Amino acid sequence: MSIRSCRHIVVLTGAGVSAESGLGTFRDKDGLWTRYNLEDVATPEGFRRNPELVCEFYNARRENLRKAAPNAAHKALAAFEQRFQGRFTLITQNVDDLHEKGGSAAPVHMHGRLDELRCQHCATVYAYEAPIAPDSVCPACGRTGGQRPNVVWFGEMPLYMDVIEAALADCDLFVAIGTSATVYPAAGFVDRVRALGRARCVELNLEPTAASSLFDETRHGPASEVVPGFFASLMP
Ligand code: BV8
Repeated sequence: MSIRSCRHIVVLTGAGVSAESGLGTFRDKDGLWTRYNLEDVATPEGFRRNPELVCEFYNARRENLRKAAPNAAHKALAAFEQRFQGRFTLITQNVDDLHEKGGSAAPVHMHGRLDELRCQHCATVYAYEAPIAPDSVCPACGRTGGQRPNVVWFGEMPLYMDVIEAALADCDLFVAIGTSATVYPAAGFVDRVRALGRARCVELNLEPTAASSLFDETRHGPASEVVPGFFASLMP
């Protein structure tokens, strides 16, 4: 496929794009969900039951993120986006800021961001550096308690779905990178694109996934290798 035939490229990334930056994935052999019970730390019910545990879970990941740097995959995506003349929509399931640190202009964080909190009283979203605690105080309304990570938990509606739906309907190239295609609605995006019948679908992942057969092309290997290689192959 040549770049000349692309008007709008949509990229969806998952935890695999950040794996080589030292951030754990979720479902690989020592992934996060093998060490924590998803229901306890990534659901509203879990937060209500035990806010201390949820704060501990996210503080550990926020600390980990501070030491992480973008890898060649993040940088290759940003470099391509800067050179590409058409529309480029980067949707990420990741809550880290490595796409931004790698130079991407405006990633669509459909599952929120680790470096922000949201007040459950007034819904204000704000950047927050210190460790999260159940008695943190909202800078907007001054109320305490209910300051939660600005992260979409299971059972909650992902963010920016209108922007995402429009991009999926408009794109002529859809590239899924480093995702196990396990979590919905993101796992269903390739179906949405195929149903519209116009875009070429490409999967770049360490290994085959349950969704691999839905893609026109799959390239397997570490993101730091397959991502730069694929986007270089698009350039004339
Ligand atoms: C919702 C934030 C409804 C938290 C996360 C059907 C339709 C809709 C919903 C559902 C459905 N079926 C089930 C559901 C419910 C649920 C769901 O999907 N459950 C799953 C477990 C079956 N979905 C939801 O609850 C979603 N909400 O549907 O709301 C609604 C409707 C109306 C009104 C209100 C509500 C919300 C889901 C969001 C949950 N939050 N994250 C946090 O991060 O702490 S999900 C979590 O999983 C992360 O965001 C993560 O990104 C995401 C997906 O995982 P992956 O990124 O794919 O990571 P994974 O480890 O699985 O895979 C890594 C891949 O990388 C692997 O393939 C591996 O091979 C590869 N890899 C590893 N190393 C490398 C590599 N690749 C390249 N290079 C490497 N070096």
